[in-house]
Amino acid sequence: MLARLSILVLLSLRTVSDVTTGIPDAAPPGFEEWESPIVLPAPSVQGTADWASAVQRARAFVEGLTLEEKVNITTGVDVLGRCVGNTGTIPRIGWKGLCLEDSPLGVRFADFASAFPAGINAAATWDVDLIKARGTAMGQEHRGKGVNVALGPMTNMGRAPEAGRNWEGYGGDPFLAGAATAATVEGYQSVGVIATVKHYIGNEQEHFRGGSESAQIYSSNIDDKTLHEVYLWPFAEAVKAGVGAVMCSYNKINQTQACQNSKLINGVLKEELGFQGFIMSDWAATINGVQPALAGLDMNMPGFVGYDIGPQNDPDPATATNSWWGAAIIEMVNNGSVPEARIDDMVTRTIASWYKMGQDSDYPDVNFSQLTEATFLNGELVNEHVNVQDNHYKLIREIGAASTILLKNTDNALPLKVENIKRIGLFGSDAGPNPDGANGHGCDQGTLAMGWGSGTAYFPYLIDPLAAISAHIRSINPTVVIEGILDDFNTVQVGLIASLADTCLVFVNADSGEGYITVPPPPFADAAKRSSPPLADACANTIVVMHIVGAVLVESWIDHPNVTAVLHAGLPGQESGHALVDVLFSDGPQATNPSGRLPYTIAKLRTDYPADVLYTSSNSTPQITYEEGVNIDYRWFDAQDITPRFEFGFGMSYTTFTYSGLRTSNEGNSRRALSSAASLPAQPSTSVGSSATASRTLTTSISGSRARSLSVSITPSITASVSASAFASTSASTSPSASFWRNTTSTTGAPPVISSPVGDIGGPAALYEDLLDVSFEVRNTGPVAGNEVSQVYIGFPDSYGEPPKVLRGFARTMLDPGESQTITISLRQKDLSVWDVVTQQWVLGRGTFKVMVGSSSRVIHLEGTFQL
Ligand SMILES: *[C@@H]1O[C@H](CO)[C@@H](O)[C@H](O)[C@H]1NC(C)=O
Ligand SMILES: *[C@@H]1O[C@H](CO)[C@@H](O)[C@H](O)[C@H]1NC(C)=O
Ligand SMILES: *[C@@H]1O[C@H](CO)[C@@H](O)[C@H](O)[C@H]1NC(C)=O
Ligand SMILES: *[C@@H]1O[C@H](CO)[C@@H](O)[C@H](O)[C@H]1NC(C)=O
Ligand SMILES: *[C@@H]1O[C@H](CO)[C@@H](O)[C@H](O)[C@H]1NC(C)=O
Ligand SMILES: CC(=O)N[C@H]1CO[C@H](CO)[C@@H](O)[C@@H]1O
Repeated sequence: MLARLSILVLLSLRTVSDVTTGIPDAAPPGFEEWESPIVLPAPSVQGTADWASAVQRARAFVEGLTLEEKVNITTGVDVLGRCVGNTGTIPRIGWKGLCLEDSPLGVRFADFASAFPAGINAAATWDVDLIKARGTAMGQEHRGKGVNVALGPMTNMGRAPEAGRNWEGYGGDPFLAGAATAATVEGYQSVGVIATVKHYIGNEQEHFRGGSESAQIYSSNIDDKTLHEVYLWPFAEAVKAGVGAVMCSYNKINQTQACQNSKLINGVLKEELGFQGFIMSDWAATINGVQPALAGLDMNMPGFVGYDIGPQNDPDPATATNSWWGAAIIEMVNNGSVPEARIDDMVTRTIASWYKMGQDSDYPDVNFSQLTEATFLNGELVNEHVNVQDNHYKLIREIGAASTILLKNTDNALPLKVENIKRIGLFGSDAGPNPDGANGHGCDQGTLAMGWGSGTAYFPYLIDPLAAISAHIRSINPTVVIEGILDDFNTVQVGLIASLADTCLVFVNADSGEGYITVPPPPFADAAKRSSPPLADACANTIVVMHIVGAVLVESWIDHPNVTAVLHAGLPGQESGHALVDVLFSDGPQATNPSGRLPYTIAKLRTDYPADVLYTSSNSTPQITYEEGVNIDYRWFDAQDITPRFEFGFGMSYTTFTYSGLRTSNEGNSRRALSSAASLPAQPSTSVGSSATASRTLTTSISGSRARSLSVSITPSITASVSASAFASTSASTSPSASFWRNTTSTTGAPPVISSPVGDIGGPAALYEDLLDVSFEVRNTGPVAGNEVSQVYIGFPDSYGEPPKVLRGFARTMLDPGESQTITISLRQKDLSVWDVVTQQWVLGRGTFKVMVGSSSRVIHLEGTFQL
């Protein structure tokens, strides 16, 4: 979304998904022929690292199953089950099946559960401890409801600011998104819930996103370097963090459907990243049976062929015929198109995740139903109303306040002091409750605290700003005049009250969500724009609060002298009003000095961004080519020298900080070769493609006060092998063509591509080892305590074609007035490496690097260089 917010109109601005502008649909010259190579066979799970015991136990589990029983674990039962996704069960051994449930901000469709701040707000805290605490709390709630697999976190990159689901994820930088994703996965899984990182991959807009029922499914055309350095990065961090599940997306990549893209599933996820868990389809994202199975898909959700196609509710996967899998898998095995070993591997991976999270002992059964909040359904007890909220409201409030970003604050207009307020006006429907209740439908009514679609949860309650602010003011001075005008179109009353109040709080919002719901533009928006009196012209102290899903254009009012402060509150979840009070007044027991930072860039013009949503296309596969490469968000603004309105990483405080004493050091960090091929378990090989070993010695000298040097040797090793799995004797001999994978009927043509060996989890372990420390001092030089979010950006040597700066570390640090602290941020090998498209591995950069330490991507306080 990228709507123009206007306080002249005072309306809660809705994002409309059918705005037409944007980019041409044809692939630019040179890009038409992009397609995904075919990588076969699907690598079998190896039991790498700490997965060994879980995989071993899963193998034993699978060994005793019939094919029908195995199929039951691979295919969803129906969409009318207790959870949004339900595998079959195995009654013979008392295995109860898996419950898969949305969403990335809570337990969807469940009562007595919390509505957490959205992912984008979690990212805006820039605090991995808070992000992990959020993941843990959400995990506890899923577990308490009996959910085995939580369908989050979402970590697509927000390439186009208008894209409907950006708010579910962590913003426009892969490093920030990667850190947030890993912390969230760790949180969920620390309490035994399997996390699902999604949507793999290039699911960067909802328009034309596809699914089995769609006529048009776009192709995200992404080059190899960009894939690795931007879009794959957070998925790799999730795999490294031990994520149990991945969800492939609706769209195509390089013309091939994500859930049957063998390059991305077999080649990248399972081999290169050494993923040990299972990958499921997004709901009805499979458009074939055989291809996804061979390409490495492990679970087909929710099981049926497509929404509104055939029976939607088949209770037994192994006999289900309205499925690309189910009974069809048995046929595929029988007619030799899919080896049974592939089915075994699907199930082994799934059961390994289940064992790894300890779900085999003492795990609650499902005790709610996505279908109803009532207790009984068709006479059956389905909802035990288990209250899983615990005291999570406290964390929700803390994250809500910690994610609030102060964008403007003229002459310390904020924090507000109740003793200075005689008459306050609150304006806009976004200040108040939804007239249909917190969970009332109808588009964007009342204060906005989450977007729409599958990334949502029920609000147990929603604290609106008008209620919270009124209560707060009255607790200090019950005689303040407080008037809230929630009617966005009563411009006469707004004008009157605005001219009388000494303090005006204007609430605006912008909503967006998943593409299965399309929202028409509000009918009166334009008329209102023309006739409304300009509020800021009437009130000399106008403070704007924005509840928004992503970047909005603010140019028409941001510099108005009467707009004295602007707070970006994002989507704060159920404690919205309380969190806002903590920042606005900063005076109660929960007083918060704002430290939220933008996880994306707010531009001056829509056209300043490198990408927009593709809205119109007559092509059956609309082409979306990532021509900007690695330069998304602030990287683009830096590379093109475009001045944004508010840059990535920006956010103000009620206090001030100074920076000094930049040092870089690599003391004490041992180095390991970037390749871990030597430690791989032996694979049965029928042929060996190539094997290359090289080493070089690098010298690092650090500029600054403590110069050091070290020698490293890097031993990249490429060993290609073809495994002698059953696949070789079946489909390999028929060499499926590229068009087969694009879902056409041809079955002759291109040979399978030889794949590289399975590596450590997340790629070579050495990539994640620390290489270099960056330290500096931060001092609080202002009047009040506060958190500073320090950001470390790296500039690669020019020859690498990297963006002018890339975020590679950050820290949120609480400092009392006058206090200073030394902050040390470790950079890992991966953080200083680039993806080499020729050797297909990460290569440590070489030459003179810049290190920039700042409080935003454009406010750099310290700068230095080091050599690698
Ligand atoms: C997509 O095509 C580009 C250009 O050939 C290539 O660099 C990239 O690796 C391909 N990606 C996938 C997943 O097929
Ligand atoms: C498969 O799962 C369904 C649904 O739970 C169950 O009714 C059926 O008995 C299972 N089939 C086998 C072979 O276990
Ligand atoms: C094998 O069975 C599957 C599932 O019914 C079907 O899609 C596929 O076309 C069949 N292949 C052959 C070679 O008969
Ligand atoms: C600011 O508000 C005051 C009313 O308090 C008004 O007189 C003045 O014209 C406003 N300034 C602008 C630029 O609209
Ligand atoms: C994919 O191929 C199957 C037949 O193999 C066909 O029924 C289905 O409609 C195709 N899907 C798309 C999106 O082309
Ligand atoms: C049917 C079932 O397993 N219900 C459980 C729901 O969750 C609560 C708390 O986790 C358990 O006490 C119930 O037994």
